[in-house]
Amino acid sequence: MKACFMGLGYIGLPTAIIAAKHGVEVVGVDINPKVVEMTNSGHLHIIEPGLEEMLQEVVKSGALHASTTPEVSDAYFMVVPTPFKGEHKPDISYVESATRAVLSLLKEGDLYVIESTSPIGTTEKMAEIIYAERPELEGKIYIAYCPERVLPGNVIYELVNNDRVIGGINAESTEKAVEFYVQFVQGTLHRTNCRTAEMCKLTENSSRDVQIAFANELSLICDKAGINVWELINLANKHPRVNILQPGCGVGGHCIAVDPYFITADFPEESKIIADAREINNYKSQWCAEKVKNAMLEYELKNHKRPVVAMMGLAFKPNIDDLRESPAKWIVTMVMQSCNNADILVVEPNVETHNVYKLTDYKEAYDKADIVVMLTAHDQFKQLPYNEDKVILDFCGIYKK
Ligand code: SAJ
Repeated sequence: MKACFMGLGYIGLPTAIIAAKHGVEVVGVDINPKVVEMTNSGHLHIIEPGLEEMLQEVVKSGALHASTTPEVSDAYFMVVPTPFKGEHKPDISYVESATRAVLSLLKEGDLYVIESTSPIGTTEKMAEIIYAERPELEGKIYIAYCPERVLPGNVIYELVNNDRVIGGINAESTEKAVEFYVQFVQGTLHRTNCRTAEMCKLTENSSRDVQIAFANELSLICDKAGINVWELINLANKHPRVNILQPGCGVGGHCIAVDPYFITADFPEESKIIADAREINNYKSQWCAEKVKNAMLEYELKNHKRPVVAMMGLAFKPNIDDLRESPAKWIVTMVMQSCNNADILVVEPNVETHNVYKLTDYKEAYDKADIVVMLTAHDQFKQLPYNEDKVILDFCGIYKK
């Protein structure tokens, strides 16, 4: 069987590689010629441990090749971004253009699957577009939705081992999609309809966002009440039915901080907790930036000199080098803008150089700083001793009890 993956990003590329490794002939399609060129020469354009070796293997064996145009296949996978536009409305235009790009290639018996995170009804909408252009295919092709669930950094393991939810526009489509995924997924494949599968993806990430918002709300309360939030959560979690997540400097990445809006945009009246969670998690970043600015003013008033400030971490979560949609990066920018870029040392040990920030070694920055701001809980930072002579703003629990 031949499969065509539309989109060679953080999910499309690893999935295409894994499918190729399990005996599927794969063409990976991307509009970016550089991505296509790199893929064909066996080089990963994303960072994912262990994946480059696998890419080289499938390119060498001929199981996978990349192209800027789709090719006639038996199955087509839409794995393109679904960002949001103004007022947090989902933008499914990439899914639509990827779908339109394969329209003329579809033939009887083919499978068409959307993996991109999508608002409820997207799969049915794409089915309508396909049938409007190719009415002879109505009821003769299989259309399904199957969201990805992998955690960047652990993709090879999770792509194979995680359970997946598969929902077709009808039972036959679900079965046909299951037949494809069973080739490389060892986790259980759960069958449902496409609307439930779409909502399931949004629910998973909204659930995490709401739980993080609860932890962030606690951190604001505890700050006012003079309670160590890390100790509090640790103690509360000793209850057998309580499992609170960790507060931080906000929620970043391209999934958890985005997907809940796909629910709130369509169901504004009903999605109260989901909307509040988004507000709380966004507010937490503002609150952190204000805390830093206040600490700097206080230091200056008390010591009659400007402090040296170390901003520790730019990545959106611990132990990765991914800075996209990072609350830590946003806070650093806010603080720098309000302080004329003076005396601020920016630290990100997982990145060599940055085109905007001059990066400082984490130990050097910690030693030089009067104020240390812990933004991302990288393992390296946990090795730094707590120095009582410094003002330490620990937003991510480096020194938690
Ligand atoms: N965070 C906290 N406190 C916590 C946990 C996370 O503040 O206790 C923050 C992180 O620092 C980060 C953000 O939340 O800024 C998101 O990180 P994450 O590790 O929760 O999630 P992602 O965005 O890396 O991946 C998520 C995963 N979804 C769930 O765990 C429900 C992953 O399985 C999905 O595949 C991925 O979104 C996606 O692509 O949708």
